[in-house]
Amino acid sequence: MIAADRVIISTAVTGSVHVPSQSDHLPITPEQIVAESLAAAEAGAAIIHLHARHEDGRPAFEPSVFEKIILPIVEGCDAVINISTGGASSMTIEERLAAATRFSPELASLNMGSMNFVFSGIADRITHWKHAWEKPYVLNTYGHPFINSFAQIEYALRELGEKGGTRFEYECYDIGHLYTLAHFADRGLAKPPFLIQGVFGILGGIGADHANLTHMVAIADKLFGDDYHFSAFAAGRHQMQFCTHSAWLGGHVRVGLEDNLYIGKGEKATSNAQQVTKVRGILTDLGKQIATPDDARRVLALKGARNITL
Ligand code: KMH
Ligand code: ZN
Repeated sequence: MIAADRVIISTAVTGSVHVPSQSDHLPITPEQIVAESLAAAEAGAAIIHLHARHEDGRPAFEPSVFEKIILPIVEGCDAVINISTGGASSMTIEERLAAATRFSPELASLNMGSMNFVFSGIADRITHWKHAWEKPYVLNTYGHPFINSFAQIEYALRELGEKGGTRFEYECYDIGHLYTLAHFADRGLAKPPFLIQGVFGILGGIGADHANLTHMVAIADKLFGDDYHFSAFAAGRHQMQFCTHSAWLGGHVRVGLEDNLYIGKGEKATSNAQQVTKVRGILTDLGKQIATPDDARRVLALKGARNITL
């Protein structure tokens, strides 16, 4: 691992897993996503990981919706824009890549394997649904895996990486996903330095056990040596512990309402910035410096904000 001089805080502000009925603080409209992103950047996030939603909260892939989000964020702060290519399991790969193709961002997420990605359990905890689409949407994940074939990964690497100079947040939900990344690195399609985002605690992926994080780093060290940066988070209540563990080992961190709707036990987070502030405090207590967006650009070898297509 390339040990972090300064820890990069990524914030995933809305995602496509949580639904509006779970929290009044989940940003939905472009205006809300922009405000949450700017506040997170102000609080110390160097990278903003973006999804979009329609007015009723349904995940959106349309570049026209992303336009209303990305243009004001770029105007309002210098954080690195990271466009998700995960989208939602119901979208085609072309739909999932549409926004990243349109904007050619500095970073895009890339999911490194097909897997069960189950969050149907949300339905057990909601008594009042705000929108009719939400319940079937979450229940659908029990029977429909999240597909990320080798052909799709190669397509994203070529369309976004080779053609546009976009680099990737390699989302690894299991140890096998590291070997998939190594395969694409061996073929020269994925280029170092890699940003490996270890994702723990998704039902269908590797669990939120700290031994798994240690093991993921050990295998990544074996496969990639000093060619990679590590970052991690856990979905749900283990979020901050996994950020702390990653930083302790020399890695970076990701927070945000995409990954966890809470700020503490039983207490909903009121904003993304609140989670950024919390992790920043933990990092500072550990004696860590916080990376600026330009620090992140330098260490991740990003092409620069001027080279995205606005
Ligand atoms: N939509 C989820 C199944 C990412 O942002 O790349 C996963 C996801 C991850 O969207
Ligand atoms: Zn995401």
